[in-house]
This record gives sequence, C-alpha cells and structure tokens, in this order.
Amino acid sequence: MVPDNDIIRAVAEAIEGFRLVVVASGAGTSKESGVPTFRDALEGLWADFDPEELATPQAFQRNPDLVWSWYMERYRKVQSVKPNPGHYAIASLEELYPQVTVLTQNVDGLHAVAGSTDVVELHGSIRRFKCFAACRGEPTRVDIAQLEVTEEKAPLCPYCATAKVRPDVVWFGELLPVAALERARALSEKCDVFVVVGTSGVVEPAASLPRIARAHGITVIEINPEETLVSRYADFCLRGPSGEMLPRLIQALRALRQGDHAERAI
Ligand code: BV8
Repeated sequence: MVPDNDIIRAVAEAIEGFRLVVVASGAGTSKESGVPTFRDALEGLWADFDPEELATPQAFQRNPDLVWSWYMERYRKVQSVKPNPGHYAIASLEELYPQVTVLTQNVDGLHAVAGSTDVVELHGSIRRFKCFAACRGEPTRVDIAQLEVTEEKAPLCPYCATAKVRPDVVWFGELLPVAALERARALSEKCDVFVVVGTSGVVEPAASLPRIARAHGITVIEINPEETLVSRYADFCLRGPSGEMLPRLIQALRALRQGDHAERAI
C-alpha cells in the first residue's frame, strides 16, 4: 500500500528546515530506469551464478572473459538507459538545501546524468575501466573507446600489454576507495537528514551508514517498497518505488516552502 499524502507531508515537515542532506542509494533507485538490481542482474544466462562468483578479483583471474562479458552486458545496458524521476528528484534537492551529497552503491553513473553534483561512488563505476595489475599505479585508467573491444574477451591493458582490462568497480573482498568511505562515514555522522533509497542493506560497509546516522541522532528516512535490514534505523519508512515517492516528497517540500513565503509575504 503506497503511502498517502499525510505521511509524505509529515516527512516533509520533519526535514524542511534542515541544511545538510545525505541520500544513500542502492540498486533499487535505478530499477525504474530499467537497470536490473544487483541480484536481478543475475537473471537470464547469469542466473546460475551468484555475485560472489562474478564480482570478485578471483573470479576475474579464474575466468576473465566470463566476468568481462557480464560487465560488458551491464555496461551496454547502462549506456542505453536514462535516469528516472527518482534520480531527478534527488538532483532537485539541491534547489532546496544548501548541501546535498549522494552516497551511492550503484555503479551506473545515473545520479550524475540526472544532475546531482556531489556524488560519492562507494563501489566505483561500470563506465570506467582500468588495468587489473594497476601497472601505472592504482587506478591505471584505460579508455576502452581507444581499444578494439569485443563483448566476449577481456582486452589486454594497452600500457603493460600483460594484465587484462577490468571494470573500475569495487569487487567483493576489495576495499572501498579510502577517501570515499571516509567522507561517507563523516557525513553519516554530521548530516541533518539521511535518506536511504533502494537498498537491501546487505552489503558492508555501505550498509552500516544508516546505523551510524541513527546512532548520531540524525533523522533517517527509508524509501523502499519492502522492509529491509535498514528499516530498523529509520524514523520514517516510505513504502513505495523511489521513482514515485521521491517526486512526491519534493512536491511536499516545495509546497511547504511556498506556504512559508506566502505567510512571510502577508
Ligand atoms: C570490503 C560493485 C574489506 C560491483 C558491489 C563486514 C564489513 C566489511 C566487509 C564485509 C562485512 N561482511 C561481509 C563483508 C564482505 C562483503 C559483503 O558485504 N558481503 C555481503 C554479501 C555480506 N563486502 C565487501 O567485500 C566489500 N569490501 O568491505 O573490503 C573486507 C573484505 C572482506 C572481508 C572483510 C572486509 C566490498 C563490497 C562491494 C561489492 N561490490 N558492487 C558490481 O556492481 O558488479 S556490491 C553490489 O551489491 C552493489 O554495489 C550494491 O552495493 C549491492 C546490492 O545491494 P543493493 O544496492 O542493496 O541492491 P539489492 O539488489 O540487494 O536490493 C535492491 C533493493 O531495492 C531492495 O531492497 C528492493 O526492495 C529495492 N527496490 C526494488 N525496486 C525499487 C526498490 N527501491 C526503491 N524503488 C524501487 N522501484
């Protein structure tokens, strides 16, 4: 049952006067753009695999072409889709608040495409590629547009011609970018409102951020059609798709702001 306007308005009233907003997003935020969530991404021919079998450095070393094919299929998909109303609503928060930072687990780059200007990519980006051996330092960025790339075969790094090219994402068992994680943790401790959207709250250390925010007395809002491991840390849960819930929340915030201006104008 999708929340009614009263709940949306209550959330808007609870956060309207704040300044620092953090939006923590997961795969559900991109679902309405047609990007399968991480577990959905293992549908079809990938259904027999689990993420640990494909999204790890060991999997890539064991079978680089198999892992490369999975990422190229997802990369082409991401190139072909557009942000959805939820992404645009998150971007429009910047018109209402002095500081809005998106901490995303997603690797699809859609927040930036939608206009968000401060996005922390906790798990890297499927749109970027690098040398597996970091032959020129971490990361040795590789522009695959300059290479003869096929969907089936992981290309050799053009610099060392020894290691293969891999997606610039954080695999299971790999550390998150230190600066990104440090900034995410610092913001989760000092923001005014923490909106967590479209994540099951399974994957660490990203999944700990809502708990950190809650522990620091910060208002936590969850937007997700389902209850998740994050729900217990939320002051408000908007049970619906982000592409519908977020635009309604923006509308309610704008109405409050206009109401304020109208009052002041009297
Ligand atoms: C690390 C990039 C040090 C690749 C990804 C404790 C501490 C530290 C680490 C661990 C720990 N416990 C376990 C670990 C190891 C591991 C981990 O968390 N494992 C899990 C399986 C338990 N973590 C790591 O390895 C991390 N590295 O910590 O290094 C270390 C290492 C080993 C051991 C100890 C320490 C690295 C993790 C990063 C992995 N890379 N992505 C790629 O994309 O290919 S993770 C990938 O899966 C995504 O990035 C994302 O983070 C995750 C999927 O999660 P969600 O985004 O939540 O998506 P999901 O499909 O689960 O859920 C979708 C949600 O959307 C649902 O709730 C659904 O209801 C909702 N939804 C659906 N439709 C909508 C919607 N919501 C809104 N609107 C809709 N329309």
